[in-house]
Amino acid sequence: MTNFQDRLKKLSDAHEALITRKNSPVEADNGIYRRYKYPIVTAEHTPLFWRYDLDPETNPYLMERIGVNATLNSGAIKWGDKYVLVVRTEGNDRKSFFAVAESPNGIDNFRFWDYPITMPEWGEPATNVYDMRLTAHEDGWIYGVFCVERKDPNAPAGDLSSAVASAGIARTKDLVNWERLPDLKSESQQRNVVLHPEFVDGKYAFYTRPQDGFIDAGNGGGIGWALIDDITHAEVKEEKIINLRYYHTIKELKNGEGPHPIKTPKGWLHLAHGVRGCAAGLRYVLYMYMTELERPWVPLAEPGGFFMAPVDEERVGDVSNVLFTNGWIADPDGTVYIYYASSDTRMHVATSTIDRLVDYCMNTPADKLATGGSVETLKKLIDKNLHK
Ligand code: BGC
Ligand code: BMA
Repeated sequence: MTNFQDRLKKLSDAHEALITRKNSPVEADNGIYRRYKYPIVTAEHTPLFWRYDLDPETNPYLMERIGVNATLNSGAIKWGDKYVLVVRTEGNDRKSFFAVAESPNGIDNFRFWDYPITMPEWGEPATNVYDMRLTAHEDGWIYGVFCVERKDPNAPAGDLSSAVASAGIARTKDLVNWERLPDLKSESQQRNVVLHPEFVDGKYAFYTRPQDGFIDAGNGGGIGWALIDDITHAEVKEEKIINLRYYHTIKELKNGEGPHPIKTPKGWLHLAHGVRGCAAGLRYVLYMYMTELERPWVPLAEPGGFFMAPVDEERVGDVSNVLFTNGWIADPDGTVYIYYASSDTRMHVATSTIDRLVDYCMNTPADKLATGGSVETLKKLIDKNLHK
C-alpha cells in the first residue's frame, strides 16, 4: 500500500469511528434535562470528501484542501423517523452555509448528506448566512428562516466590520430544493427571526428581534411578535415586544427566540438565548418561558435565570462562553431533544420531556429583579422544606 492509501485508510477509519460512536447521557444533576457525553456534530464529522482531494495525482500529500472550522447553531426537524439538523457549517474562511446531517436516534450517528444546501440568493448576494430556524408550517411547507449578513453599504471607508443583518426566508418540501422568498421587510435590522408553526387570525406569525445596529439590540427591547399577511412579501408592519430584557439579568444586553415554540396543553414552550456583557466579552446562555395556548404572544410564566449555561469544554471554542440554540425536536412520546451549540464550535444534545419542561417553567420562581427578592424567594423554599 502506498503512503497515500495508508493515510486515507487511517483517516476513513477514524472518521467512521467518530460518526458511529455511541453516545450516552451523563448522570442528571438537576432533574430538568440530561446532557450527553459527546458532542453530536463537530467539524470532524463533515465528510472527508468535502475536505480532501482524494486523487493521489492532484493531491499526493493527501492534504486537507478545504478546512471546516465549526459546526454550530443548527435548525432541527423530525423527518420521517430521522432526526435532522440543518447545520450552520463554517469553513476556515469564516463563511458559513447550511448542510443537512441526519441521525436515526437523535443522539448519535449524525451523518452529513453528500452535498451542502445550495441556497438561492435574493437581492444583493449574501456575504454570510447562518442560524436557520426550521418550521413545518400548517400551510404544508417547511420554512427555513435565517440570518442574512451583508456588508453595510454606508460604512465609512476602512470600516470592514459594519454589516447589515436581515431575515432570509426560504421554503422546501424535501430539504434539498429551496425556494427563496424575499427577505423579511422591517424598519430595523433583524436577527433571530422565527416562524410560528400555525396561522394566527389567518396570518403568518413571526418572532422577531428588532435591533438598533448590527450587534446592538439597543432600544429593540427584546423578542417581538409580528403578524404577516403575505409570506411571499413578508413585511413587519407592527411589532409587539413579548419577552423583555431587564437590567442585571442573564438577558440584559440581548435576547432572541431559539427554535419555534412547542405546543403543549398548558401553553407554548419557548426556548431562547440571553446575553450579558462582561470582562470576558459576551456571555450567551439559554433560558425558557411560556406563553398562552390561544394567544401565543401573551406571557404565561418565566423561570428566573438561565436554563443552561456553558460548562467544561462547552466554555471554550471559537467564540468562548457561548451556548446558542435554534433547534429542538419533540417526539410523540413527549421526549424533547434540545440541540445546542457551544462556543460557536460544536453541536450537542440534551434531552428532557414536555412534562418536565412545563413543570420547570411553571414552578421555577420568577426573577424578582433585585437581590432582596431573590433572598425572599429562597427563604420561602427553605421555610417550606423545614416546615416552619
Ligand atoms: C457572526 C454571528 C454573530 C454576529 C453578531 C456575525 O458576523 O457570524 O455568529 O452572531 O456576527 O456578533
Ligand atoms: C450571534 C448569534 C450566533 C452566535 C452568537 C455568538 O449574535 O446569532 O450566530 O452563536 O452571536 O457568537
